[in-house]
Amino acid sequence: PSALSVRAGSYADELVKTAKTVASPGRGILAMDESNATCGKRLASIGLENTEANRQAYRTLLVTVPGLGECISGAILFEETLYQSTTDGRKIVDVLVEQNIVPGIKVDKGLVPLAGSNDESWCQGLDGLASRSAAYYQQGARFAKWRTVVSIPNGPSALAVKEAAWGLARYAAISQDNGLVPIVEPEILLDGEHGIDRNFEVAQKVWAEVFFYLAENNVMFEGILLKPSMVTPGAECKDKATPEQVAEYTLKLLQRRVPPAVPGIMFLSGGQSEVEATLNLNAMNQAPNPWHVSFSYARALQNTCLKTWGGRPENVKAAQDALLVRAKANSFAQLGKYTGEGESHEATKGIDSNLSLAD
Ligand code: 5MM
Repeated sequence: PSALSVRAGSYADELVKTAKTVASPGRGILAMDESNATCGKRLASIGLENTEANRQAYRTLLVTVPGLGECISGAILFEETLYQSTTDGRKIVDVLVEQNIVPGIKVDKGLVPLAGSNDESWCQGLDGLASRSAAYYQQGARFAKWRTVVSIPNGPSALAVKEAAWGLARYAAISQDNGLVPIVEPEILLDGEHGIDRNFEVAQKVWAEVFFYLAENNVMFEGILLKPSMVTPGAECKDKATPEQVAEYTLKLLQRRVPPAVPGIMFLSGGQSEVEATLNLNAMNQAPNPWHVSFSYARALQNTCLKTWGGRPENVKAAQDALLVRAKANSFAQLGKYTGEGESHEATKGIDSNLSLAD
């Protein structure tokens, strides 16, 4: 092998191609990989029971939005959805591929308390990951997602940061060995009264460790995608930041910590309102970046869509239109061309705190 090739085995070329497809101009990721516990919270907010049939109806609505693939390059699925069909019997994976959307899979097994830490957590899922990943590839998944979290009010302790970074790096190496592009997601939670500078300091530490261990595990940077939190003040901080400030801090962080070999940075929305997440992304794309800077939103794409649907078949079309409005707005923001014109009042409202993730 030439000095330019890093491990990643026989899948190297495919990984690079998949990552580039997901990080293609004007497109981003629809995160629809809510675990059953989180999906239950979403369904409860519109008065629905957390049954497999209701989850299937909602996921069918999402993946069958006409023209979704023009703005969405990848969709992250929960395991149930990867093996599920739409309500009219088509495999969800096939529907996505027809829409020109790459299917992805959440492979982590969720957060549990980290013994020996300051009430912090770590992310499970490495046991058996290689064989699960191979099966997910067979089922049509081409990228993977692993979300671990770091809490600023609880420290973060050096132990929690090291564990988060090491787990992400082991997961990334195993994913690449099995043909899946790993999305590396150390979410720095929005909770807390801290200012933007404190978030910046913690994020620099976290990303330094993440890249140290990614390199140590021989992960091929050209075949990964990142899913970072934007650098913002804590949710309970009295000082708010403008999109320009968020962009300045976040881009500074990325420039200092992320090699240009990484093809795409796909931000999470973390509880920001739909419009806020779009404005912040747009501000980051006002000048060329070394990487494709885009979105991998769950709540900031789905919030109005879910409320509009309300579990009623007669609202499916309106709910699909609502998802497309957000997908298009973020597509413009990826190109730095979002104006914010015509946004509904609903989209500017914050995400209900009872719609946080289940963990
Ligand atoms: C959709 O939520 C994802 C899965 O979370 P749980 O395992 O807790 O159910 C989550 O990883 C999500 O993809 C990211 O947090 C991004 O979502 P937001 O809402 O922050 O954009």
